[in-house]
Amino acid sequence: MASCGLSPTRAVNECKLPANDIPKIKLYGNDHSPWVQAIMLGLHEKGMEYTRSTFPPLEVFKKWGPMMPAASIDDGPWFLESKEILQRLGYSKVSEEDMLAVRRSWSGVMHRADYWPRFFGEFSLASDPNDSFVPRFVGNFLRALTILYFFCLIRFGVIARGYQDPDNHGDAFIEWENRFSLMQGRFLTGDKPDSVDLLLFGIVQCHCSIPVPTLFDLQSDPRLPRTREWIGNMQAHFSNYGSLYSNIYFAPHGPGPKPAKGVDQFAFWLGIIIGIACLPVTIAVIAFFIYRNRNLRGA
Ligand SMILES: N[C@@H](CCC(=O)N[C@@H](CS)C(=O)NCC(=O)O)C(=O)O
Repeated sequence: MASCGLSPTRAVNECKLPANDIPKIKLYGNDHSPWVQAIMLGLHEKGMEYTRSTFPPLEVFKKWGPMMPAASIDDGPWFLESKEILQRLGYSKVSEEDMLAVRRSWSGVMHRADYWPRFFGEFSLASDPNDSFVPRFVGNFLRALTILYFFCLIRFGVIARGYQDPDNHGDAFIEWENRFSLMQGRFLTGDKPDSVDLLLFGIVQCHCSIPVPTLFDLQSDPRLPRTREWIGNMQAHFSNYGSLYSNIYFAPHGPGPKPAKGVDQFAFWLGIIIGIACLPVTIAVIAFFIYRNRNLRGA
């Protein structure tokens, strides 16, 4: 295997590896998830080919239910954790402090489920990306069940634990604003985005994929000009990446992600209806994984 210093994974565009050394990367996850977004952005940045499914492969489902993102490299075992996946793709190690600061900026995420028609409606538009009709139809049908899971997780798992809003969600970005004002280049680590840029920008995409109050604070808080400038830098840098929900809300504006075709939305809603029709089973499976995944949350 050719070595490019990015072991154990090889970054194809930077290392000019022979074609047969191109890693086979499989990703499970939905592009509304900040952590999945970070991986997708990271793969895009390095020009790495990958396949993505929006319903967990059996191995993932048995171990972690709908928990995302999960990745498999060269048909190796699936593994979790965005920061580990990014590191395997050749990005810098993320410190615990940075990870906690990124997680703090997820403030307000539970408002995604405030209006259930909007929650499910926005997810219906985020199609499974498979090019072939039948697997995509099945993927959209099955992923509806994971979205029911996330709805219950937010409504009953997180809010039930006594979540309280801060006065201003912009507060969570003040620490980033300070870092942006000290930055030497356009990104946190210079002229190219690295892990922390990708993870934080993933959070911004999540806030924009179903608008939550944090988004309005990010747009308007007078204390956050450098944050908006950094978002603009990231958008310009990723201008040909297809899953930028923030394009709608921040300059330089651009098109948002392409919405699912009608038939793909139909498959999704069919999955929701069947999931609700089988409510006792659906609730039992959801409750099982909400409980079983409790130690993975916030890792
Ligand atoms: N520490 C994980 C967090 C991943 C995470 O929280 N994923 C959410 C979706 S955005 C999830 O799958 N939650 C399912 C659960 O908590 O059971 C990472 O960085 O990858």
